Amino acid sequence: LEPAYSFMIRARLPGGVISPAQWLSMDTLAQRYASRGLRITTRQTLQWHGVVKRDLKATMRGINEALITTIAACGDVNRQVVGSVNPLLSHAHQVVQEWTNRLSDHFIPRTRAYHEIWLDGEKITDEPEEEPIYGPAYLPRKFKMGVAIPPINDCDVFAQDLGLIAIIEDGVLQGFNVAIGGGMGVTHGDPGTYPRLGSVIGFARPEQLLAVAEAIVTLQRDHGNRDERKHARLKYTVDRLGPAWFQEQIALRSGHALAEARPYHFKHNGDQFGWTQGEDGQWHLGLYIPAGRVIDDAERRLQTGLREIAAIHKGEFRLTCNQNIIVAGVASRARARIDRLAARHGLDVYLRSSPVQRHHIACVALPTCGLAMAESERYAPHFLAHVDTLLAKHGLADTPLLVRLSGCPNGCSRPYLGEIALVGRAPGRYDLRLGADFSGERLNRIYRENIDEAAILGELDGLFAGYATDRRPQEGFGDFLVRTGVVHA
Ligand code: SRM
Ligand code: SF4
Repeated sequence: LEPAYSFMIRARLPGGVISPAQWLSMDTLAQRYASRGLRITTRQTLQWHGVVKRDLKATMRGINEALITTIAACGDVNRQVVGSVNPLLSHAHQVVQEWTNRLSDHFIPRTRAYHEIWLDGEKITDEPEEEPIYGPAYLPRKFKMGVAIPPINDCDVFAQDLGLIAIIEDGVLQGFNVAIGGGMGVTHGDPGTYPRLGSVIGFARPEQLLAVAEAIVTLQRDHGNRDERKHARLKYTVDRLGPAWFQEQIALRSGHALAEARPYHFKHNGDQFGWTQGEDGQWHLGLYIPAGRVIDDAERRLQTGLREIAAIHKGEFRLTCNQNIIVAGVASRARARIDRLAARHGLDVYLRSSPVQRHHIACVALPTCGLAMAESERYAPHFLAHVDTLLAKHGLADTPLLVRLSGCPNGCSRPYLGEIALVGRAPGRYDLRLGADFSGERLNRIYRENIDEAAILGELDGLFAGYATDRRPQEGFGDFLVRTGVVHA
């Protein structure tokens, strides 16, 4: 008899697009095999927690039968490609989604081992397999790509190893600004690790994109640090060799010299909630899913509600990098029915939650994450309630404010981009980081290290008092802290 080892499974869903039929299949698997419902991740895909070892194969087969894969959702390869989901720009979203899919497909490992192990695929040959992009040793570390459509930076494009900013003029995609070397992961006590925003190094036309991306991935494959895993991400290679070196080498490997980057502007990196109408006349309902956890509990029946919506919905679902979901492509006449289902099951929680709640992100952390040092997802509701109370005390209720919590410095909630961020140190203790903007373009800084809840709330109380009296019209909290020198940009 062996212990009931349990595992987490993660799907690969480029751009976070999933059909209602696929949703129903994923939900059935969650009911049958997972212990904590479905989890929408910060890379706009789904995870199942607590799948016991003997059910792994059945779960993987079920996922694949719904034409979704889990290949390369983890590992030292190009992971899930994320994309902007701005529902207002229906056409641009479609075009950019096509590129997101192409990027995702282009970098899927060619290995048949996945199919042999999980899907009982037959071994076709004993010849060694060829990985044209990854080679025999794959990449030094994971690699992440994301595509944003300005003015919304909902995928945090500057946190990606390769961030692409779609440049759209008069509704036509001109190409992409290319940003390299973004990444969040840090190790406490190792100053050689740091969060970094991607550097914009130029512009590529659509037909150049795959060659340029392949050049960047293979440059990292050949020049990334393979001695020290903590220093193996592209961001360290970019800082070691320099953006100019990358520009030169990309031109040599791809045959395309990058053009000068085009102007762009990001307004914010949050999601939109409630109904919005796209340019094609279709409606889209943005729903807030606290920490992305789709589950039925004493307060809400989110899993049942989304199941019932999926059963009648004719469009698609889009998962967001802020752990939320959009019921996309709804005809006017179908809105009322979806509203009724959302209200019946508590999916309309966005109507009753504060901006601080709606925009927060919390990583999974305890109890399933083996690397967690402190609580995150389970602690978030409690912490956010305190923040809301403090804001109300200073007459700041309903102020939009970006809070991010991570149970350790790996930064799965991209906490270094939070106006307020908690990064776990030990049970009940966090680094308090402050001063990012609300558009994903400025990192925050450590304000106080390794403090407990009482100390965190004490600090915020004082800072909110100053913000209430001295802020400029429309000035965000992070911007205020930087302008007044509380933290340096
Ligand atoms: Fe992450 C490792 C969860 C997005 C940086 N991450 C992990 C593991 C697998 C822990 C482990 O290795 O044993 C966590 C599983 C916890 C669990 O119980 O589910 C985990 N990461 C997550 C998710 C589920 C967080 C969430 O609450 O949604 C996100 C799943 C993404 C996906 O669908 O693919 C998730 N992880 C991120 C992000 C954000 C992003 O990609 O936009 C980051 C920061 C960006 C970056 O990569 O720089 C991130 N995760 C890490 C790191 C640090 C990497 C580094 O460069 O140092 C680790 C640790 C590692 O790789 O060794 C890690
Ligand atoms: Fe786990 Fe740390 Fe990632 Fe949170 S940030 S999910 S604690 S690895």
